[in-house]
Amino acid sequence: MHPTINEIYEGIINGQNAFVQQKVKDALAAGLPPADILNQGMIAAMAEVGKRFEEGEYYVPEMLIAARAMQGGMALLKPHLKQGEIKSPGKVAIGTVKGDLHDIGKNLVAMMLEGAGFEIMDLGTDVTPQKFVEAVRAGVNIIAMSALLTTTMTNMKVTVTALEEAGLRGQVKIMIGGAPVTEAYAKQIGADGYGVDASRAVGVAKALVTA
Ligand code: B1M
Repeated sequence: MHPTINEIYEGIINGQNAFVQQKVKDALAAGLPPADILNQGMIAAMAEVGKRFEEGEYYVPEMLIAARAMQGGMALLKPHLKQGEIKSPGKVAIGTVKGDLHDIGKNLVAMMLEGAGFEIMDLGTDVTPQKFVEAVRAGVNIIAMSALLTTTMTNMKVTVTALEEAGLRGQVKIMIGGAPVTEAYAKQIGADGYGVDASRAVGVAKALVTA
């Protein structure tokens, strides 16, 4: 790996946003291929961050600052990536369900998915079933719903039903997560996948797009 790309890789793992941005600028100025900066420097670093989180070496704050460093570098890199250079595994519309304003976990999942190369349509919080339906009409491959309240997780089922009623259920995979949500609940409401945390949500999304 080129030393500057290695510095980007290490900088993301260590959550050094300003350092990563400077190194992305240096790498671009040195004429390094943007796709290498992305794949070897950024996506590989986020995969390592996910691994450390799963192994209990990293916690939510470390994962958050790493994801922010990745996003800081990504903002500089994006204009230099040619169409087709990012081999996106798929498009994900993510949101916290209707009535629910918690977004820290949802944002973390979005960042980790972006770090894995997915295109993200962030619908925000308090997202109505209709907004998810519109996102599927706009062409996303995955609907990713987060809920933190026992009173709002039921809106995941309402959204699944809305997609069925719109005749779109067969066109999209649905994954859910959030503190009160379980694998059993995902099965019960007819979702395709459940992510216990932001790192494992990446594996779930990858499995869904290849299924
Ligand atoms: Co709220 N809140 N809150 N809150 N809040 C909880 C969730 C609560 C458990 C606190 C408690 O009572 N112990 C409780 C829910 C009880 C229940 O339903 N059983 C609660 C309550 C009651 C409320 C209010 C109703 C309080 C009130 O006003 N009376 C109110 C509701 C507002 C609303 O949404 N309509 C409310 C408000 C708030 C704040 C605005 C103050 C703030 C949110 C700020 C924000 O998000 N911007 C807040 C906070 C911060 C919390 C706690 C303390 C922390 C939540 C959090 O961010 N965790 C929370 C207590 C707790 O969880 N210990 C609590 C960190 C985050 C990284 O974890 O979101 O679980 P989490 O995400 C994880 C996984 O769940 C998973 O990955 C993430 C990272 O690994 N994940 C997914 C999440 N979404 C996923 C989606 C996936 C896959 C994985 O695929 C799609």
